[in-house]
Amino acid sequence: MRWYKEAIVYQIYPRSFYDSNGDGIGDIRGIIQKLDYLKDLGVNAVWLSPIYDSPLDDMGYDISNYYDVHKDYGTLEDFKEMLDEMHKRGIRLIMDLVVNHTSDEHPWFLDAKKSVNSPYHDYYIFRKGKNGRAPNNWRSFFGGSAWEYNEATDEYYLHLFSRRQPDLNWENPKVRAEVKKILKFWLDLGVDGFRCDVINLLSKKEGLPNTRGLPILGAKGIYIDGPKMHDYLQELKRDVFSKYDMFTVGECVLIDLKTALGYIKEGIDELNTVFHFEHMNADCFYSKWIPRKFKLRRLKKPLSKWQYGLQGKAWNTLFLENHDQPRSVNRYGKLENRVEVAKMLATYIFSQRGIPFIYQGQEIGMTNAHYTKIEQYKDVETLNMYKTLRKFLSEKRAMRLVQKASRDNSRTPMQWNRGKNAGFSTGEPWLEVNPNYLEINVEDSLGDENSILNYYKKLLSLRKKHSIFVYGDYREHYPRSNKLAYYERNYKGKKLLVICNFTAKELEFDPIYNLSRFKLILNNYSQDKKQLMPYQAKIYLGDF
Ligand code: TEU
Ligand code: CA
Repeated sequence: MRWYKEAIVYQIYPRSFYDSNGDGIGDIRGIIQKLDYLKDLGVNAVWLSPIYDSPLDDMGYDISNYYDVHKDYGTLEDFKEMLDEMHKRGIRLIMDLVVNHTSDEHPWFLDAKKSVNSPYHDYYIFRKGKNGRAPNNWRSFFGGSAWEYNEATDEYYLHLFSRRQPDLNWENPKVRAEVKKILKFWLDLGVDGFRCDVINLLSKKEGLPNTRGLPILGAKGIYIDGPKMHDYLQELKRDVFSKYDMFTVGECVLIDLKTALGYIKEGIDELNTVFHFEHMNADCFYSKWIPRKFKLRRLKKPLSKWQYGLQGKAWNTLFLENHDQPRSVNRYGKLENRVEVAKMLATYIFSQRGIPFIYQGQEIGMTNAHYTKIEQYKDVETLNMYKTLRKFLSEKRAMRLVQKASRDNSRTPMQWNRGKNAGFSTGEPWLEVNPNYLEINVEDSLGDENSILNYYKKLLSLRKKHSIFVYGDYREHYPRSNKLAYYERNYKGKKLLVICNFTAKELEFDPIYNLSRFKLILNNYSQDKKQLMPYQAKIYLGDF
């Protein structure tokens, strides 16, 4: 047994979690103060989004020093204390590892861009232009060309994200040696693992050929899951991963099941598991910026595919939210039914086979930001996309898309209580608090036995009590229904039934089994009728 299989992870977006010193920015000492809250919630691991030194162009996913903590968040001493306090509470710490790119203010890049003779020039991907234009047609994930002109060397450099995030050249063994050094530094401090940012973008196909077909989607095998991915991961495994009791989850953009198995299949173990995103398209076409109506089947189908596909072969991750995604209660249900929807979604996703990842605020049913002016948004992707959208959409329509898709939707400050700034900070928060904190906050939730928060606690304690939640097989019923999500789990003579009504109406269904032989162990309603109430979710456990 590897510990990560029984992990229940809580993702902290540090800037928005809790501010301990009134500067409006969440920090490490703030996290320390909230560890008892996390312990009480029932999680046993934290994934911490980047806290490294950074000019914050992409809120820390642009690192300028891998060996220090950004002063906004505290010091390395604070970090060590936090780690210690986590471990005392049985909480493991998973750091964010961002090594596809650095910040343009990283000393390597500052030197690299000066001259082709810089010892760091080959740490990055510089190329001559073609006929006064970029070297190829690659597109940035944040919109526009993935190349930026660098006057000093009369070259372009590659950036798959913002132009302030130059891509590292993994072909260069010195770059790989630097990454191993970074990993060892944090592991030797006692860190328990890494969430590896856009790890499947590391390898760029030799010759950097043009992509064909749709931008980005057409990059598979070129800069997505490129030819040397296995070499790089095998090397990291050989020199670092295998030497520690540690966990890795690779964030893999646009990954398919087969490719993922190539990284995570037991026996290969290049990574322990991956974040995959096919189920994030249930209400959009491949990108949040191209919305379509939510359909339950589009959520269930990919999730089931990965459940069946990894079963017995590799370990899965379970998530509906993170710092890049809008809030799930806004996406998959009616806001009027927010409380039932939030509980139902938790039941549906976190009772599957895999590691639950709860994103901060999800456990109290926080909602999208609903800012009305573009100036209120801070996220680089949002601002870039807005500019692009404005080229062909009216201000009103562009804003409507931003309100739906912006990453700031999930980055608003954590709502702790009814006090000033939702109890997040005594100073002016770096990003505006969602005004609905009077209604949605931790303190009120703790005191309300029917709150989403207390439901999460029940669900997580059940997950810990019954090993069927972790190890049981998955089997889906009614896969084609657009109203009902129903699956069972089986383990050592026990059967678990998870039944969710994804509609705002009562729903009749045939439970297949004689439910009187089962015990109802969780229900987001006090009623237990034959038909399901709007957004009702139930879990039954029985012996078989
Ligand atoms: O995200 C990778 C990624 O593909 C996202 O940028 C995605 O395209 C976008 O968020 C959709 O809105 C990771 C991090 O999670 C993200 O926060 C970073 O901005 C990005 O990498 C670059 O490091
Ligand atoms: Ca602070």
